[in-house]
Amino acid sequence: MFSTIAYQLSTKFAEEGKCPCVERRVGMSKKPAAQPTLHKVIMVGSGGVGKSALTLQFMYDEFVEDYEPTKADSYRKKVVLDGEEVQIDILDTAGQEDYAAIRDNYFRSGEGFLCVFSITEPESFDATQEFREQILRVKNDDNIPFLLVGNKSDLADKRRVPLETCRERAHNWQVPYVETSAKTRDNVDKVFFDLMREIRSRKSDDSRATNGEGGKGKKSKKFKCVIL
Ligand SMILES: Nc1nc2c(ncn2[C@@H]2O[C@H](COP(=O)(O)OP(=O)(O)O)[C@@H](O)[C@H]2O)c(=O)[nH]1
Ligand SMILES: [Mg+2]
Repeated sequence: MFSTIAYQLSTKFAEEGKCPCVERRVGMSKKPAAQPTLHKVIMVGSGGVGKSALTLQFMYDEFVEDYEPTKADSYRKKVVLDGEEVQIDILDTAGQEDYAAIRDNYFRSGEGFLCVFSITEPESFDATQEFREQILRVKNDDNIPFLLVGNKSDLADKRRVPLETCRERAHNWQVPYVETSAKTRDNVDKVFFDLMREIRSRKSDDSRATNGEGGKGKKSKKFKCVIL
């Protein structure tokens, strides 16, 4: 709960530029440097699939085998995305999502989702269906940046979810499917960077739509209702 509040506060502060330390820095310089664009990513999936291991591998280049399973946390890192410095904010969820109100708050704050399962555990693959539905319901947006991620690809001999089944689900959802290994680091950067690219392209579509320049905009159910 504390980390939820801390996350919400830190995000709110960062968005509004109201963090006391930011204010002090701004106060000293007449022309504050522009903050890099922030992309907000949420890790979702059943317990034990490797959400924390993927997050920590991406953040710190190490494989953490025994991260506290009930601990949700948020991380922020500056990265260079196709030549542009941006910040990625990762919320690593951990079971508190069973409480609908907490889960909905988490999901609402996300701009893109890595929906993770383990290729060794069919139940975790089945669970992705429910995560997808919950995200679409909360975001009210069928076109939300989203990747289906089959983790633990290093355990090929223990594979229990056929590759074709994974690809088929991603195809039905019209999202990319990528297999990762938090252990060997295979495709770890790829999933975070691909998702940031989707978020970035989505933001530029939205701003073009707002400026009346067309663009894809939201495939949202919201736009199906026209009030005259
Ligand atoms: N072999 C292998 N083990 C992994 C991988 N990712 C996570 N694990 C292990 O799976 C267990 C659960 O990982 P964790 O990141 O805590 O899962 P979470 O509950 O989804 O955050 C831990 O013992 C990890 O060491 C992976 O890619 N390969
Ligand atoms: Mg975890």
